[in-house]
Amino acid sequence: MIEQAAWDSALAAIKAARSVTVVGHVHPDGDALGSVLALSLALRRLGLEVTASFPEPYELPTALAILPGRELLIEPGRVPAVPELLIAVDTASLARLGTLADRVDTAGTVLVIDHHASNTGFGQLRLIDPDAAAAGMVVAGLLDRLGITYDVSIASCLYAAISSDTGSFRFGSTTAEVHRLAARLLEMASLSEHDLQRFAEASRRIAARFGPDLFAEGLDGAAMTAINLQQKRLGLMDRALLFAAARYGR
Ligand SMILES: [Mn+2]
Repeated sequence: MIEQAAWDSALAAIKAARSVTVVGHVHPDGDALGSVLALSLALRRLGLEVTASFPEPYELPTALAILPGRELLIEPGRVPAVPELLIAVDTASLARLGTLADRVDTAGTVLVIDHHASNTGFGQLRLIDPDAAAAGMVVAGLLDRLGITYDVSIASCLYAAISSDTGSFRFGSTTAEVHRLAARLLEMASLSEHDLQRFAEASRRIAARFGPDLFAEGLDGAAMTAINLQQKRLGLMDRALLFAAARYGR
C-alpha cells in the first residue's frame, strides 16, 4: 500500500521535470527491464526527454531483446553525470545499481519505484509497495495516475514485467489485481498497430463508398444488435473494427 502523499510527490516531480533517466538493477530480469521500458515509453509520450539504462555489464538478456522501447536504452557510461530526475526501478538497494549508484548522489531528484520488502529506503521520493507482485504493478499504478493509456508497446513491456516476477502467474503473489492488469494488457497486446491501420483504411474506403452517415448508422445498428442479442460476446476484432471506424470513418 502506497500513501497518497507519496503518489502526489512522485507525480509532482515527474510533471516538473524536462528530462528523466530511468534505470533498472544490475543483470536486469523481465520485471526490471519491462518496468523501465514501459515507464520510459510513457514518459516520452508525456514530452519528457528520456534515457533508460542499467548498470554494467551492459548486456541485454536474449529473451528480453525483443521488448519494445529498447531503442531508448543507452550504455551506462553515457548516462548523464547529473541527471535532472533519476528513477530507479526494481532496485532494493544502492548496491543493485552497480556502476550507476553514483548517479543517486548527483541527481537533482531521485525517485525509487520498487516492491521489495527489503528496500533500504534510499532516494528522496519512494513508491514502494511490498505487497505488489512486481515493480511493474507499481509502474502500472503510476501510469494510470499520469493518465497514460496503454499502447501495444507499453502493454507488452508491463506484461513481461508481471509475468516474469509471478513465475508466469504461478507464485502466491499472483493476486486478483495481477490478473485484472494481465487481462487489460492482453486485450491491448493481441492487436498490432498494423492491424489497426488496416481496419482504419478499410473503414475509410467503406465510408467513402457509402457516405459517412450511412456507414456510421449501419455500424451503430450492427453494434447495438450484437450487444442486444448477446448471442456471442463482441470479439476483439469486432471491437477493433468499431474502434477504428469510430475514429477514422466519420
Ligand atoms: Mn521485481
